[in-house]
Amino acid sequence: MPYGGVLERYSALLDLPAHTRPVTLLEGNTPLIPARRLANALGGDFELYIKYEGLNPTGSFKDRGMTAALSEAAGRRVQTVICASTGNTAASAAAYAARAGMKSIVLIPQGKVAAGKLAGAIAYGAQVLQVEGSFDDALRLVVAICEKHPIALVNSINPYRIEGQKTAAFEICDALGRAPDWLCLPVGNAGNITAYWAGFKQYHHRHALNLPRLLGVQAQGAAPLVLGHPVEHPETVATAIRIGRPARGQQALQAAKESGGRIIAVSDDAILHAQRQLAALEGIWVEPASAAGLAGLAHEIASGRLDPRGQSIVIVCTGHGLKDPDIITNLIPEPLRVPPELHALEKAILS
Ligand code: AN7
Repeated sequence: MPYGGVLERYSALLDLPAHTRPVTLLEGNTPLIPARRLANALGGDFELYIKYEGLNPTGSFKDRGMTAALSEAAGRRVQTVICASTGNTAASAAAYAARAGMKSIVLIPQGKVAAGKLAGAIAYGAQVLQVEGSFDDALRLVVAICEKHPIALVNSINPYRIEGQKTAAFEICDALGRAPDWLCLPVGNAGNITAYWAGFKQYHHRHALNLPRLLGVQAQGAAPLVLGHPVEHPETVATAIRIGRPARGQQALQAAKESGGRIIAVSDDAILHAQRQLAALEGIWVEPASAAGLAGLAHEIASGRLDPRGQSIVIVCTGHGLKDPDIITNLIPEPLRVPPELHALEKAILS
């Protein structure tokens, strides 16, 4: 049978209303890639996997939740959807809205959205507005407008987003035959960690599987869940998680605590180092926010707070490196120029 996307594959496990009408780009079914060289770099003696969510149709994990949110909206004949976004939600909402024949409006924080995300949202035909403020300002605005006008909100405060995103936890358990011992992932607006925990708990009850411990990772300049209070002016190179007032923050803290894990913060340097390690050691290029899970794991192992020996650990890489090419190209010098002659090539690569 052809693969039908996450709603079809896991229909029995998702709490969606009867009116739901599938809008899918055959998202999900992403690879769980063993990462031996990376595990060795972290000290070895454990099983490490990358759940590569950048391989979803619009290049991020958001597609899992978006197929659910748009399918529900399509079923009640919604004509316009809206979201606030640091970029990936915007691209995903725009793509699924296009597929459903709906109009999409996306609000992004001014000037801080990675090129590949903005380009995506425009390509898929969204009306893109830059809010002169942060993601948190944009989210406040979209919530307010949906209370006044018949526009459907597709941020992760929409419960169907969480239903769809649970499927990543199901896929990991189906691939491993159990849950991992640790799941490491970035935390921004905190929808994803909330969804993973709901998914793992569901499999725990249904199939008597173990539960993982969750390591949620924020960037130091945007770490409200670590500081214990909102951050008015979040700043980080990982623009996807440049969020100071996470909508599902309390649920994220609760999930981490229930799981026996925690939410920590790492520096931008650690995030960029992790991004380079993933690409150089495993051939997996992710956007900076997506490397936060690895940066967090490395931090916990190095500080002795997490002993990986004998454990099975999954790092969720939430978005593709192509989303944010500037991060790389801005940091490297322009490639060396060579004349189109063999001796020049030999000189460049052999000397
Ligand atoms: C690559 O697109 O919030 O904790 O508006 O793009 O569920 O918010 C993106 C978030 C991690 C954090 N990795 O997930 C948006 C947005 C990537 C992301 C997160 C985001 P949540």
